[in-house]
This record gives sequence, C-alpha cells and structure tokens, in this order.
Amino acid sequence: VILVLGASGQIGTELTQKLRKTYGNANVIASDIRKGSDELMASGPFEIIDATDKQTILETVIKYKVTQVYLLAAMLSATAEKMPQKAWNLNMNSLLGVLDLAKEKHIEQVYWPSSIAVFGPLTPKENTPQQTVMQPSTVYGISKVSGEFWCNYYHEKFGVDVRSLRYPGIISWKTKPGGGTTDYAVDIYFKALEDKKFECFLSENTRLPMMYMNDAVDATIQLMQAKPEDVKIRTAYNLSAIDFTPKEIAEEIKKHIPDFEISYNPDFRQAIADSWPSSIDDSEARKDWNWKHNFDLKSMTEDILNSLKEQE
Ligand code: VAH
Repeated sequence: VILVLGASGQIGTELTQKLRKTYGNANVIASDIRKGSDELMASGPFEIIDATDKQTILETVIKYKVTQVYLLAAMLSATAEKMPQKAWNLNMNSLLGVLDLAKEKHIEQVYWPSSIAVFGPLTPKENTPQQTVMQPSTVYGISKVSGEFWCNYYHEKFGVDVRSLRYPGIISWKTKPGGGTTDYAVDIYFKALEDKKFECFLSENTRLPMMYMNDAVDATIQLMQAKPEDVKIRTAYNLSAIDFTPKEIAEEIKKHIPDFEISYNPDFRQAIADSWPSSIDDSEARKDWNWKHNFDLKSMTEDILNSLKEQE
C-alpha cells in the first residue's frame, strides 16, 4: 500500500492518479494538509495529514498497512523566499520524519523529490553534470540539497531504500502549481486560451530545463520500480527532458493560436531562474534504469492545448 503526502499539489495530484491506475485505487492513500481536486478525492482514500506530523503519518501507516511513502509536500522556490523558516521546517522536518519511519522499519521504501534548484550560480549552466558544484542561492534549493544528503546518509547508515530525482520545471494543465519559478510555463497555456496574451515574469531568453508532467510521473514510478542494485545514486538523479525559453514556448503556442501575444515584465523570480542551469545532463539515469523522456515542446504543447480545449 502506498501513502502519498502532498497529494493535492501539482505533482502529487497527477502522481497519485497514475499510482492508482498502476496499483489500484484502494492501494494508494492520498493525503495533504487540504483537500484535493474532485477527481482525486473521488478516486480513492484521502486523509488530511500535515506532512511534518510524524505521529499522524505513523498512525496512517499502521491503519492502512502502508509499505511505501511518496513525500511530495514542500514549499516551492518563490514562496520559500518569502517565508524561509516555514519553508525549511516543512521541507526538512517532513523528510526527516519519513526517513525515521523507514529506519524504524515501519515502511519499506521512500520517494522524495529533489530539484534542479540544488544547483546555483557557480554550477556549470549547460548540460549540468550529475556530480558538480552545488551552492544553491535559494531557500528552496538549500532545503533540497540538504535533503539529498540526508537521503544518502539514511541509505548508507541504515539501509533505507529512499530514492530521489532532481526534477526540472514541470509543466502540467490538470492542477495549477503554487509558488514555483518555472510556473510561468504552466500559466502561459491557460492565458493563451483565455486572453490570447500573457505577461511573463521572466525575461524572453531565460532558458530553463523543463519536463511535461506525464514524463515526470512516469520517471518517478520507473525509478521506484527499478531493482535496488540499479539505483546507484542515493542523493538524487539528474532528470531532464527539454529546455526552452519564454520566447520559444510562445512561438510554439503561436503555431496553434496565431494572434497570441507575449510581453515580459521580469520580477524577483528572474534572479532565482538566473541561478539555475539552462540544461541538464541526465545520462546516469538513462544508463542506470533506462530513463527516457517522451514529450518535447511541440508534443507537450499540442497535448496541453488539446486537453484544455476539451475541458471548455
Ligand atoms: C520551482 N517548479 O519553480 C519548482 C521547481 C526547478 C523548479 O523546483 O520552484
């Protein structure tokens, strides 16, 4: 049985749905600090859980005989800059609590997402390697790089089977994300359809590593299903698919909505984006557990716009 913490979030929602398709609705317990989408709530068990509340998580593990925990609860980069202590508490204490449950043998396996935010201004920007300088300049990045080292420590010291991926910016249409710097690339599709125009909070040539939600969810489940001996990296794997700039995604959208207009008004999130790589080398993941992405900017844009039009 799987417990998803943070199931109402951008990734949690779609990950939970895919896990339910894969393992059966009753075998995937969704939980979050707040209720999720109607679809999520209707498709299987849901519990209100604060991801930093280890005792309640343990009670839930015992109640449902949980064997795997996916910990997707976190405060993302832009929001974390506004409330550093709250972000550190949520992002770190939730992880340490779940790692302890695994160390104490209450659960068998843990998934915890890292991010390209672990890289900072001193990191090589192009094709950023798996092992390199990691000096994040954001609260979110500090929490993610620290979390990676805790995951590796619990694996080395206590044999905990915890697995992690450095997600790039993740683009989805089913759930609006909250508080990310890459979220312009989600909002742009909604605004293109609603208003045929979009004001972007990053400058036009800001290149960032990105990935369609479908690929991110598949990579996560693929990593968790890999044989333990194939999971050679226990901090977190670099994971990549595509990279693009606001200008490039706008051009792609214009192929579908010719009179779409984009304007640029960079805000505090520009500095966050500028501290991150523009492309990632994920050859270790491709080598160790056969990762490969399916969606590029063209096919992602077609899928999102067609799906949103069907929703109307
Ligand atoms: C954010 N979407 O923007 C997240 C992610 C790499 C970006 O960590 O904070």
